Amino acid sequence: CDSKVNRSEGSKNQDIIEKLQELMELHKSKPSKDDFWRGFSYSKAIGPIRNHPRRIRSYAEARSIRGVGDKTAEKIMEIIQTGGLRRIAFENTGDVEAAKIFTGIYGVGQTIAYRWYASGCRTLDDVRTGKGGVKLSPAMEIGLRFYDDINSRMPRGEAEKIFKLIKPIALSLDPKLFIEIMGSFRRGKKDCGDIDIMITRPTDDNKTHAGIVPHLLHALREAGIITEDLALPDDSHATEAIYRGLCKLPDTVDEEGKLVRRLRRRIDILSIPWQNRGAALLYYTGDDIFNRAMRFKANKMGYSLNQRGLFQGVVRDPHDRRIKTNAGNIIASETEEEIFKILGVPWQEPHERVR
Ligand code: DCP
Ligand code: MG
Ligand code: MN
Repeated sequence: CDSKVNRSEGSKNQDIIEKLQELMELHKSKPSKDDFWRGFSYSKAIGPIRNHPRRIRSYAEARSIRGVGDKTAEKIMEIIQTGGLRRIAFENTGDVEAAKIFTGIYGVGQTIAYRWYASGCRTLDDVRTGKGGVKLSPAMEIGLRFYDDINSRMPRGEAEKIFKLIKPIALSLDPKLFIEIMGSFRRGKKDCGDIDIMITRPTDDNKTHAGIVPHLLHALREAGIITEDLALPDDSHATEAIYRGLCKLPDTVDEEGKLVRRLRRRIDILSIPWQNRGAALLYYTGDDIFNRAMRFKANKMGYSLNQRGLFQGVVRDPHDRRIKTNAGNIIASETEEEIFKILGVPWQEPHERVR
């Protein structure tokens, strides 16, 4: 992320990149440490291969690229000579296929998915009937019931319609609320996996939005917009709270009087303190790869960036980087612009922050 984050297509070795990426994803989706490191080594090689200015012609040329070792160079030659990579089929084993299906259930990650496979589950029906004694949390039950809905992306227009119903309901509870749609929608994508909504409120009258989320959720359930809860905030009266659920447009009737049922859509409502709105907007607008580049840039400059702000003087435990032994001082958080500025990154509109 020296200047803009550039991930444009059109490398001379695009077919090689795609095959290696496919293999990388397979390794990454497996639970073993070996697979993790294999996936990691491909991820290190793919960037430099993409930046290689010529079509790779020989083993030696492949080997000369940063991050490409003997094993990867051999695979590159196989792709060049045969157009395929046998290792992909070899790694694409039954457990990977099943895990891919199971992780489509809300709340199910790789660990649970592989555990279910080990318990004998192969299909969603196996999971539904509790084969091998597998148990589902209430959120997983919902995830399974609306599996197809949740795993299809909604057209941008539908996200917009739902937001246009939600916004006036929120403002009717408190006209000073600040409510904004983030995520892929704000990046201008044509379709969205979910709706990411930010809620905050200026504090100039010494009031906050604390406690508004339960009222908003109640009103949205009454309006038939929110239909199921997946994860409620730990403390709904805090100014910082995350809600995850399902929503839909109200059902309608078509010209022939037939009922048009709407699909369930994923919705995240993130309530954050007014002070942190810029950092939260930046983080939840994404995309995740852009965020990673921004965090990397911040770390290189000795800062630390998260959804709350840009911090200076954060000290981490060298044995466990997740633990902060000094929380540091917040130096920017109210606007996206000031964070870009301090990091020396030229301003990028949300639609430019794309994968
Ligand atoms: N985010 C992140 N890292 C994660 C998860 C999320 O940086 N592990 C940030 C970047 C995402 C944003 O939060 O853009 C919203 O998360 P979503 O999962 O809703 O992703 P998008 O809105 O970008 O895409 P989609 O259309 O699939 O919802
Ligand atoms: Mg989203
Ligand atoms: Mn989301």
